[in-house]
This record gives sequence, C-alpha cells and structure tokens, in this order.
Amino acid sequence: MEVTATYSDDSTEKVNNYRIKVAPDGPLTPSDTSVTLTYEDKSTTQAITVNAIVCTKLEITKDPISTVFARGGTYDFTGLEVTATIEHQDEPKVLSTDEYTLTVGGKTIKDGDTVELDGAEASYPVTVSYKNQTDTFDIRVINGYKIEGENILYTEPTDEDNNFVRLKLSEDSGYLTEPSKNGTIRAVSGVADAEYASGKAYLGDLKNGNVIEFYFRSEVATTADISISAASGYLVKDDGNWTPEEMGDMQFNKTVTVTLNGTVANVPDDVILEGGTPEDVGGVNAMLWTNWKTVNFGTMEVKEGLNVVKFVVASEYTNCHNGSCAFNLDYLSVDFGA
Ligand SMILES: [Ca+2]
Repeated sequence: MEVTATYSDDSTEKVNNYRIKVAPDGPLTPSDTSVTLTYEDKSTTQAITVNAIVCTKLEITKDPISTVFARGGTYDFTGLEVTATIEHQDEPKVLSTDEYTLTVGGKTIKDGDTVELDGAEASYPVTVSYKNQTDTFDIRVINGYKIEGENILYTEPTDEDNNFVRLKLSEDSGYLTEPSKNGTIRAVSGVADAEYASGKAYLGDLKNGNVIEFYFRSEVATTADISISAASGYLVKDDGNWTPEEMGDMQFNKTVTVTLNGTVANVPDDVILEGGTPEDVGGVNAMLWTNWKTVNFGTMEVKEGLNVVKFVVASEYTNCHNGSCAFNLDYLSVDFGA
C-alpha cells in the first residue's frame, strides 16, 4: 500500500509505512472490512477483504514412532507429522504441535497425559483436527506393561524392582553390572537411529549366545499375551562404517530361542523382520536399524510374583563384516487383556 500526504503548500510526499498508525492494529479477522490509516492529524480509510485461513486438506504425513501405549502409562506422540493444505498458499504447511488437537475416545489428549483407555478395543483411532479438517491414526492400548528394551538393571533386583531387563553375554557368564562399551549387547541411545525408537532408545548389538531377560511382577496368577517390537539387524551392505545401505530380511525364529517362564515359545517360520534399502523405508539410513515389526509369542502363564521372558540369541545370519548379528529390540509388551 502506498500513502501520500499533501501539505498546505500543495507539496506531496510518499509517507513511510512506519510513520502511519493503522487501526485496528492487531491481527485481522474476516469481520474486518476496512483499515484506517492516520498520519499526523489526517486519516484515510481503505476497504479490505480478509480471507479466513481455509484448510482444504489435512494429512498425517508421518505416524508417531510408537503407537503402542500401556494403560496407566503416558502418551508420547514423538515423530507425528501433520501437514495442512491451505487455500491461497503454494506450499503445504507442516503444523507445529500446538496448532492441531488430538482426541481419542471423546477426550482431548496431549504428550504426557495418562493413558486412560481400557485396552478393550483392538485399536483406537486418534483424530487430528485443524480448521475443520481431520485425519486419524490408530493406537493400541495394552492392559499391562510396556517394558523398554533399554530398561536395563545393572544391579541385583530387589522386591521393589518391576519391569526391568537383565543381560548376560552368555548363559554361563554373570549379569552385566555396567553398560557395555565394547559393542556387544547394549542400550543404543543418543544416535540417529535411536531417534526412531520408542523411548528414543533400543537394545542392540545382540550376538550369538547373548541372553536377554525381561522381568515383570504380577500380583496374581493369570495369563498374558507377550510380544516385542523388533527390527532386522542383518546388515548386508554399508558404507564401510556401519551406515546401512541395505538390510536383509531375517526369519525371526532363526535368530533366537524365546522362553516364557521356561516354556519355549513357538514362533512360526513366516515371521519376518523386513530389511530394505533407504528408499524402501523413506530415505533415511538410520531407519534401516529401526524398521520395527511386532513379533507375537502367544499367551504366557503368569505366576504371582516375578515372571521372566528370556531370549537366547542363536542367529544363523552373518553381516557384511562377517560378524554374528541378530535383531534390534525396542520394547516388550505384556498384555493381560481387557
Ligand atoms: Ca525402546
């Protein structure tokens, strides 16, 4: 807009915008039909039309990293990306978390809120809303525990400890009492691939013979469905420095023996941890370490007191550095059912 002042001597001057007072001076709304411009003691009025922000399409462009939550735990929608197409704007806009709302079961929720859903449904749709447009993604709620693979206990457990992981390099060695520094069986965190894991960490560098034990306490004898979130660690091709360029598929039951309180879990041959290339998983190499799949071990007889799900790594796979390799493990879920 250009504003010209005419002075008493008939001279004229283009007035700089910063010298003009504009009313209203806040954000405009569609009900504003004019603005008044004042310079010294003279005013002029300009008719305007304010278009409301009209969102024509809302799309979840990336799901949250983890869509499984334990009842009584907290929501964490890290990784969720919501993109809006807005009328009169050339580029779709990635919304910030405070611009959209999330609702599930009729309640508005946000990161850190307690999960109050009862787990009775196979999945719950979460609705993302922005300017009259919506999209949805599904979450699963466990009536039980979600034990992160990185929840490692390096001391003797006590009666107060619940939902923890213990590690041994082999059946006949002692439990690890400090984090591994030698690239064997360790919590992976603080690196790019860990950003794509629940809790931003996972259990990695599993080698043949390693023992991983997940413990949880139950107040009653009952049954529970047990599953893990795991990803292939079968590095087929890299850049020479462990940055994956291609990951191979792994048949899960050729990598590990799993026991539920001592009873061997039968995992069918068709449970495959899919590998892929960066193109397959969305152009991010780190995603190849964390291409998570759910592996179910069926129903476990749960004792009153401490229960253990034990993994003994016995992998047929050899990576491109001629080393033993198995899967990466994000978390284990214990679901007592609705
Ligand atoms: Ca994790």
